[in-house]
This record gives sequence, C-alpha cells and structure tokens, in this order.
Amino acid sequence: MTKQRTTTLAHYLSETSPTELNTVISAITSASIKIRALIHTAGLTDIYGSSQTTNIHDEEAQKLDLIANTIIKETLLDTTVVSAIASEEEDTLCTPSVPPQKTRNYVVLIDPLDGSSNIDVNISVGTIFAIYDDIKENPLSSCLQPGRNQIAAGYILYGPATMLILTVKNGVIGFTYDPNHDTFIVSHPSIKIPDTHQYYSINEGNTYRLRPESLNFLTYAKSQHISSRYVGSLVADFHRNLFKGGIYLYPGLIEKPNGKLRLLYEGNPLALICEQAGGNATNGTDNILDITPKTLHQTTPLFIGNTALVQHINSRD
Ligand code: P6P
Repeated sequence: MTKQRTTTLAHYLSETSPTELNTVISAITSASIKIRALIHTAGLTDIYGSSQTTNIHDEEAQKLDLIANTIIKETLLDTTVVSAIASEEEDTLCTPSVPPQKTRNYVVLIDPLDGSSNIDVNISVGTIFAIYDDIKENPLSSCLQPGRNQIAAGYILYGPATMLILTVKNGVIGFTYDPNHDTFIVSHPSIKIPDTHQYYSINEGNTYRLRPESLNFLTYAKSQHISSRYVGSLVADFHRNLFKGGIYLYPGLIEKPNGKLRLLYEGNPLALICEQAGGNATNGTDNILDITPKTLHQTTPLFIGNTALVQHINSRD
C-alpha cells in the first residue's frame, strides 16, 4: 500500500508566502475546483460548444470560456486584495467596485480556460495565471510589468488528474487535486525539466507559413529524432514537455509575425515556471520574461522548454 501524501496547498502556502498572496492563490484554486466539476459533466449539460461570441482576438469563445472567466473573476474580486484582473475574455481591466484597503494588493492576469476548443472532444485544457504586486501608479501599469517581476505564476491542468503547477519563485511545485478531501495535495515537491529532449510541439499545419529560422529548427529536431507531440492545448503540451523534456513552439507566422499566444497571461506565467524549473523561453530573440509589455492582449512568438533547444532557436543555426 503506497503512502498517501498529505501536505496540502494551504499548508505549503502558509510556509512560503504572505497571507495576502495565499488568499489570491487559494481563490484561483478554489475557482478551479468549480471549473473542474463543470468540465467533467459538460456533456450532461448544455455548456459545450460556442458562446456565439468572439473575444478581443476575434476568436470564437466557448461557453465554458465565459463561465470559467466569471467564476475566477468573481472569486478574485471577493478577496479584497486584488486591485485588477486582466483576462483573455475581457477587453479591458476588471476592478473591484470598492478599491482594496489592504497594505499589499495584487493584479492577476488570467487565461481562464486555455485550449477550450478541445473540451468538446474531451481533451485536457487548463487555467493559466500570473500575479504581480500592485506597485505602480495605477493597476494597468502594474499589469504591464515585465514577466520577470511576477511574484507567482501557475496553471491548473484539467486532465485525467487535475493538477496545479505553481511557482512563488523558489522552484516549481506540483499539486494533485484529491476529490476525497476536496483539496490540492503536494504530489511533485520539486519539478525540474529533464535534459532529455524528447518532444517538440508545433502545429505542422502552419509549415508553409513559418519563417526560415523556425523551418531550420524543424529540420534540426527531425535530425535529432525528437518525437512530435501536439495536443492543441498549450497547457497540456507545456506540461508534458516540463515533465519529459522538450520544446513547444508557436512561432511568428509570415502573415502574423507576432504569433498567436498572449504574452501577459500565457507566455509570461509559463516562462517563469519553465525558468524556475531549469528551462527557458524566448520570442526568438529575447527572453520572454524581459519583454516590457505595451498592451494587455499583445501576442508573442513563443519557444519554451529545454534551454539547449531554446538556445538553438536563438542561435538561428
Ligand atoms: P493552433 C488554444 O486556442 C491555443 O491558445 C493554445 O492552447 C494552443 O496551443 C494553440 O492555441 C493552438 O493553436 O493555431 O495550432 O490551433
């Protein structure tokens, strides 16, 4: 009989983070437990499919995108320590009706349900979040800090198991949701990306839209007999590469030079996790975490995973 792990998320946070930050992370994870329940029974209720609306990126929002966004937004605004929320599903910042009164406040940037087009076909999806201190002259400026200033970042992967992968910038820790105790339990105390370059993840359907440096990398990856894996859910592809070694690529395309993925609530949180786990993330020339954002929803080319593979992209050889 294997020994059941027992360290809860609440215990871990109480040992590592200030109370107000614990409140924010706990709000996100409690919202994720509600989202998990909805995903697991979506086929029995009328919440599959498109909401018949589009987001600021002119992408069709799924019903569950909007439901997940509402759950997380309301849970965070109730904490009284969140000054503003930037969400993939919101054109502008969301702020509490009553400004927070606490000494330490945060801004939170979220992709409420990444990969949501996969829900209808029962493929893993995820919630991605980035947390910054609200230290600038206004919450929008606090949201536009370089990713290196994040004080915490993470994602919840709704897969066969529901997992929280978190960094508060002292390494990367993995938690597994235990439905018997309705809480996240430490399951992976210290995650490091292995130096086995097992996978590359790219939508090869875009091959004729790639620029030369990306095409060169694909040729290199195939010469190294690295396997191709592409789920179409960034969180799932990133998670596999984090645990097995590899690289995820969403390059700039000829007609879309800044790519598709959003810097603030996709690139930055995953880049911080990856760097804390010993990997790296670039836009093809600069470290993702060193980019100073200009707008909430700006996109970036993203190459993220093993440092050696990411450096191969930067070296353009
Ligand atoms: P494509 C999902 O819409 C997403 O944002 C990521 O989760 C995923 O990796 C990517 O887009 C898939 O995009 O263009 O390959 O379908």
